[in-house]
Amino acid sequence: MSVTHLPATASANEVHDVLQRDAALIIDGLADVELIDRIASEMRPYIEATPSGTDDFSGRATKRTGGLIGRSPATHQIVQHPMVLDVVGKLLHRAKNYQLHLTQLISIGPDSPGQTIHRDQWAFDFFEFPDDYDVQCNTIWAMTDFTEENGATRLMPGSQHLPNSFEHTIDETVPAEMSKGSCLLYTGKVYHGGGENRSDNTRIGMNITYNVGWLRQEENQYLSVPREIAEELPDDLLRLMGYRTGAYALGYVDDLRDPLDVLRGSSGAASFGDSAAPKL
Ligand SMILES: O=C(O)CCC(=O)C(=O)O
Ligand SMILES: [Fe+2]
Repeated sequence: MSVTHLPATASANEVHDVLQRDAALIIDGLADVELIDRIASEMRPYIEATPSGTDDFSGRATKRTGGLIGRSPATHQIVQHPMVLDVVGKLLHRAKNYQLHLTQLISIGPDSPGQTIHRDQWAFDFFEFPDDYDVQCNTIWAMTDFTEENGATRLMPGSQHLPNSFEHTIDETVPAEMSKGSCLLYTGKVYHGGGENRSDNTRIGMNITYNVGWLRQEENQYLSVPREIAEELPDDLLRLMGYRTGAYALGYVDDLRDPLDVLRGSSGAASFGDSAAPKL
């Protein structure tokens, strides 16, 4: 068992095919190393100011630094990578739309033990979603090389159909080894966890995840990104962040106003969501 690698030239269809089969794959060199370095430099002061986790799951030698949209303009093209969004749309096609779920740099420090093997969709109160209904699509972009030694994410490719269990161990997993700028794509159903860092360096991954528009977002974008910054962002990014209705009636403001109209201070026509009225 190993994680499949595709080149950066792979089409969204090719990536989606592997994602459906294995629930995880790596796309080599999808981001320029210069862009990754720009993000690292924009985020450095925030990483330095981030406290380590306070429990075993978030990692006591691991820092989780969020709010990337507001803090690092260079992340916007990663968050809106056209091929990745195409794949996200294909995986989450059962829902009317999808949105940004969270943006987070995960810095696993030296001597950090491996994380418990888990499914990310357990964040939704362990609800048992249907086997053929994906609610979440995730990326981890390598900001440093990912090696088995420095804590590369551990995965069980093809584990999406297994029953829920807290008993899976590291021995059942393989490391997502990849070079800086590469992107690990994985679904909310695949078993995985951050690896143990036995090296002297910090492993940094940029976790950008997306979920269906009818579920709550893990990172609250409305408060993580200050309003004065949000007002300067383009419409398509704001919609992805959640400034839209999530299905027919989810997320409107007061008298059925569209959240984007409210942010812009414009008086768009008030109505239920941007999708057709449900058929009764
Ligand atoms: O940092 C990683 O490699 C994975 C982290 C993870 O799976 C999580 O925090 O849910
Ligand atoms: Fe996870």
